[in-house]
Amino acid sequence: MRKHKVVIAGVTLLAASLAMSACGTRAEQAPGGEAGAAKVAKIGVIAPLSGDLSALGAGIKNSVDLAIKQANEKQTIPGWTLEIDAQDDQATPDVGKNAATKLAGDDEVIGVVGTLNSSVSQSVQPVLSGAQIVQVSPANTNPTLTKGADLNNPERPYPGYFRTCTTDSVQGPFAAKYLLDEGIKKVATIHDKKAYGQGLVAAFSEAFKSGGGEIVSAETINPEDKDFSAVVSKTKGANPEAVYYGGEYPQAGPLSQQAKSAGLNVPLMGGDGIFDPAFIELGGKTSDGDLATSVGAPTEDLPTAKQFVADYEAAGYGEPYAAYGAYSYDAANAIINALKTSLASASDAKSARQATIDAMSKVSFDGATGPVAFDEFGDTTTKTLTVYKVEGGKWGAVKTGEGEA
Ligand code: ABU
Repeated sequence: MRKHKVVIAGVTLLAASLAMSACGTRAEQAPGGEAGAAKVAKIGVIAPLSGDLSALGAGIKNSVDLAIKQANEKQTIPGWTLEIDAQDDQATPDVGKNAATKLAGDDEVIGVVGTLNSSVSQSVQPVLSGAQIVQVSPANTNPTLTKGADLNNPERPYPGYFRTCTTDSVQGPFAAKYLLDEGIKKVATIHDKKAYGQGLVAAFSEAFKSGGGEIVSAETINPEDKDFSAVVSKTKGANPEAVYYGGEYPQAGPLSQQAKSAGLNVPLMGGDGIFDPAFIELGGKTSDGDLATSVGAPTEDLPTAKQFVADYEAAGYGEPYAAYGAYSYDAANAIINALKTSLASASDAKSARQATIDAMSKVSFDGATGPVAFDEFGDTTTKTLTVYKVEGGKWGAVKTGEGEA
């Protein structure tokens, strides 16, 4: 009889523990040493964690991880433990959509940082939006994600989508002005037909022509191409003073290398998608003189980013924070700031999803990249950009300034 009672008590305890776990609490010591059950809210990450763009994806994931660990240590959301759930989108829209569906099906997920690629966000946005999950991208620069397809009549397609980086409506004209100021009047364009590359070249071309420049040829490549000899030959025939490329470094590096070896000895300029040391590794020695714009001021030089840089190094991540680390850290902290309001009296993460979206519009704080706040479209209110040049096998900043939409 006594043995029977012990078995019943054990089963009851197990059932209670499973029930607590299922409704989003962990019966464990809360961060900061306070004993008790902390409720759990997860911040997902959707980024390329494998493949050609994983150098950028790892920086995004690690920077979100850092923000979450710091929030838990400081008990920023009393009674709650934050967890990260990082999903690999392989820089591919379909894989990103599956990642978003997986995160949306987890009742503990309350927000997502990502994606890197604008084309992947086009697939992710409807899924997260349908589940009322706030999404903050540190890297998507295609303007249609916040303003819809008709940029002359902007309409916000997804009220739960925000971004901490500026857009190509600002980045393209910033690059055009730089080249025009350098006396370059004839540019050939090439893009990879993806949402980001195509949109960036369109924004650049319009501003370059308005400023008195001439687009002497306009070519495209396929993202899976390795041999660019045909497009290089056509571009060389147009006799440009520079090539403006819309796309990412896995293609831009070899394109630069093949252009120079075919005698097209003019600078290749691109956007934030080519701003990574991997571009120089792929482009080789002849990439010296090539140019890129990227979002914000150089992280290493920013007084506001000093603490982030020190904390990231101290955390011992295996990969650099890369181009979007500080923006990812600010994106995660924007969600955490919104959670201070939305989780204050919430019983579980899922029921606080819409309140988190509502709170995000009012978020305003000093982040690693500077002031973090969003306009009525979900775009960052900050439009700082930097032009970088490859010199001696390294990217160096040559001009930082405020762009104009
Ligand atoms: N912003 C550059 C790379 C990511 C993207 O927008 O597709």
